[in-house]
Amino acid sequence: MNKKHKAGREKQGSAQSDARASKGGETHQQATGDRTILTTNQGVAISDNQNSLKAGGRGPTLLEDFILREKITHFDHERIPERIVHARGSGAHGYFQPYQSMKHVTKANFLSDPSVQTPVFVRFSTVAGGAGSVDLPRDVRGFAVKFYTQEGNYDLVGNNIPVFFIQDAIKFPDLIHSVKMEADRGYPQAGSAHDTFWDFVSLMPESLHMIMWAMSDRTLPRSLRMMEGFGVNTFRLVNDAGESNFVKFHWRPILGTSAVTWDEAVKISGADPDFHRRDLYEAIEAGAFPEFELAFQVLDQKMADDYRFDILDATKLIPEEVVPLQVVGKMVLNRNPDNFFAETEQVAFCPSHVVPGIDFSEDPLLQGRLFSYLDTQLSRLGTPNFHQIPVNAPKCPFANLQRDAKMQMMVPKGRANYEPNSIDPSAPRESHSYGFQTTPIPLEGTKVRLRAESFADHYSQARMFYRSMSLHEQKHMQKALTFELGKVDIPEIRRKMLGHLDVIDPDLGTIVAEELGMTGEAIRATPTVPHVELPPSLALRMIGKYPPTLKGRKVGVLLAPGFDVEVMQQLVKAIEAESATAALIGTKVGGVQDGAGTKQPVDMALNASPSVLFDAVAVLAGTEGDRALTENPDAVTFLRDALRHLKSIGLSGATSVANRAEVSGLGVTNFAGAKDGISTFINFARGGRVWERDSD
Ligand code: HDE
Repeated sequence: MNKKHKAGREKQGSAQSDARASKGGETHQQATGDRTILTTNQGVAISDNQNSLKAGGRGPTLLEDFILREKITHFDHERIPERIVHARGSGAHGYFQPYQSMKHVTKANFLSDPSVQTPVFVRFSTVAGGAGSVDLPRDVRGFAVKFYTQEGNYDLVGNNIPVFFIQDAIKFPDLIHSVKMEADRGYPQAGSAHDTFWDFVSLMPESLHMIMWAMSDRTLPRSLRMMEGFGVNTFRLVNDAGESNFVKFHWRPILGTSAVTWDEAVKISGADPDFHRRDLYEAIEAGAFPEFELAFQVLDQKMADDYRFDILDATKLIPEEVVPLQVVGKMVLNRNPDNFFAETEQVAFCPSHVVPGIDFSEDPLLQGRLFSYLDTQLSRLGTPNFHQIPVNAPKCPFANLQRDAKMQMMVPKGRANYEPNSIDPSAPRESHSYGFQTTPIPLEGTKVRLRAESFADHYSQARMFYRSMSLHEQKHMQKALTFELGKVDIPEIRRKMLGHLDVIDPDLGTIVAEELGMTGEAIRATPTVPHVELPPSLALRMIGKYPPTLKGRKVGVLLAPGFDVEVMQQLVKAIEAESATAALIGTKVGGVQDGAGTKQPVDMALNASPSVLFDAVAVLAGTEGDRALTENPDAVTFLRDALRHLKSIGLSGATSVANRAEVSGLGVTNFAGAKDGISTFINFARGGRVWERDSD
């Protein structure tokens, strides 16, 4: 027995003992042909990746084992600081293409030529939770887009809500401290339903408009593909002639908006904590590329001056009915990241990344953001060279005389690392014609710490938002407020909040007080300026705003033994004709026997697929299968929940289980009984929810 074989006998679980390093002058690449050999970070081929170096098979590990130490050291440092906000995110690559030239308002090249596709990277996120938190807390969603334009990177770092909690950047650390897990106890994770958040809100009436949005269905999106996005802060657009206008940025999902209910959100968080991340990934893998249209609200100085609210106040929006949206182009997300960490985690967005043609406003929240993002990347990514990481690097040429610093990946040549210089005529120089020009805005004023009086009305738009909602949406908001305030321990905080709600809308205040059992206990809030009555804006609603569609949604089809395979095939065909997905569910993941005794494959098992994961459901069963389902609590809950959540329900041979679950009424379609049963079922499913069934 030669030496190599002896060593092999001592190894535990070595699967690759034939992976040789180099032999007789061959490099390790040559030695292995097309097989990739495992090496250290120094390129040294590794002969054994299963066993550390020991003094004898059972002896202590030797410090000399540079392979073990390199591997463990690298592992020990795998995590980087997570984002202080928006830690939980999901990313995607894609492109943006304008429908028409916007040259009249902006000289930004990527908005000027309808034939140009600009690559983008998008990161959607929640705000409050850590990187490992669930996808469906009640929370604002981040909607950040990096455009790799030919004139440099432009980051549109927005949210799925058009306003913000605070007006001045100096309050941001306080806001975030209050909403994140409490300082002493370390909970709750990713939830705003706790004392410190509502304490802050009750003392900061400027947050009330955003609170109305946060308590609405907007904070429980059905999918990241079904959310609107907003730039929130007011920016400027500048054209070739140097004319500047104000702009509000909007993203509109082609699939329309959809939300889940609170009860669904709670259950989904248990059944699939990665609900949104999985949904985005799977849609892109399936070629159902998420699409969003970019739209502008453009205001000139006069319109801005005439507007009732200050356009520099990020707690206010401009209704579409006042300044209509101009649709500018479309973004298509068509590629999943290859590596989560390298791309989604390391991507670094900064609102200060603008290109010629886009400029800032004096919004004091935006001004603070312009500082914060660059600063946070330094601590998160550890070096000012974060722009060299592939996901952050511009795709156009870039050159300057910044040098060195940690993790420098470039090897600049020559002596000239300063400007002006005469020794290198090819060294980069400034360009007055191509360079970014700040819009010359006359400024004057006294240096003061002050909030402008034009920012003082905190109630009018909060009221407008609530009053613009449909009755269903208003009910959801009442329930959300009751739930959140119900989780607040200190009665004083609840009482203060009731006072604010009374000002926003006395009916809302009364209902929430009743639901909390605190009628008459509100502490009166006294606004500093009287609010004004604003006309409702129907564009703020989610329900009814977009045409009904099943496109991009998922229908859960539960199959029980003896089911009619023809009905299943027709149903799946009908679902797919809507560009929706059918998920086949079996009581066992190994498959289900159809009526002819053939075992049909399924996608998932019932115990892991509650109906909250689907937009509509159907149950197909033979007589035996139907009886078995009545004894299966998962099946009964599947139907009961679908009924409670107002979903379209289809039934084929599943009468007993439907009876057990007490499932009947509008939107419950028996495929056998009804003529065109499947198309009736699909029709209801297109509507999202059967609101008429909402007995509440
Ligand atoms: Fe952010 N925000 N923010 N924010 N924000 C960050 O930057 C900050 C605000 C938003 O997917 C941080 O890279 C301040 C409004 C998104 O990587 C940090 C203020 C809006 C993301 C930061 C705000 C946003 C962030 C943390 C008040 C909607 C995630 C990690 C002045 C327009 C981007 C990071 C991603 C991330 C600061 C307010 C959106 C700390 C100081 C308003 C979508 O720099």
